[in-house]
Amino acid sequence: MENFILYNASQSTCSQRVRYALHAKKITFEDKKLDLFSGDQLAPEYLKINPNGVVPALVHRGESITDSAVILEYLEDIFPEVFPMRPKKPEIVARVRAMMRFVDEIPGPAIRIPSYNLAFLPHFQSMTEDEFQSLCDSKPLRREFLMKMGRTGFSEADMDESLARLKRGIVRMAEWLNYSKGPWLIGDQFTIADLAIMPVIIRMADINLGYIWDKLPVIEGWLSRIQSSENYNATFYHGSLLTEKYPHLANMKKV
Ligand SMILES: N[C@@H](CCC(=O)N[C@@H](CS)C(=O)NCC(=O)O)C(=O)O
Repeated sequence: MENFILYNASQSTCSQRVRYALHAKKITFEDKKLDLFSGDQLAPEYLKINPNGVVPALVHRGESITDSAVILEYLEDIFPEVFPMRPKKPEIVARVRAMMRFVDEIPGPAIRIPSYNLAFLPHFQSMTEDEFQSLCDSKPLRREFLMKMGRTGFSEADMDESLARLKRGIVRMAEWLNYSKGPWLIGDQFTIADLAIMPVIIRMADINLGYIWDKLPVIEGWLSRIQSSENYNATFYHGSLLTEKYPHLANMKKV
């Protein structure tokens, strides 16, 4: 088996997509965990692997492949026969890719706002203003995002906007499932589009936003299929959910 190195983080939604795909394709990989709150992703040696200073990054044949959606496509390019997750017909591939772009445009970015406000914010609150500013300045991709959050968190208006975007994402996903008749987004085949949305739905369920699909049983059905699928437990091992790392969120869930 060839050598694959995956730089990732347990709770990183983008990393979860790629972990699932690697397990599905039975690819053994060296699992390099980065501690995103200690700044491992901003270390000079990692920036050579991913100049965006984010996870995941997959190193294979001496090349560094970055961006989770790109990595999913790459794995289909190199291992199309094992657990194929990209259809063959160009018009269906186009549909899958359009779904993935939509996810990365609307619900994907939106889930970060409640995730940061509910779970990650305390990591930044003990910093001085100067320390926080220099952390923001060191982030190639997320400088403005972090500055907007500040050390008091995203505003109520930002949270409302993000929930509205998540709702739009859920409604669109329900339309896809109703159109295809399931069980997966385009029908019988599980694809990289299902993988693209998977961590958003898992995160929403984890932080108690599942009420958003209360009236959309197709989403709940899709979620339970993913959760009972073969590669779920290897991907979401203990510590991958926010409630497993941040007990206060688990307590909130019980209320
Ligand atoms: N578009 C990129 C986004 C990657 C990304 O935002 N990764 C997050 C974790 S899900 C990260 O590494 N954050 C670290 C930071 O903001 O410093 C992808 O899909 O790979």
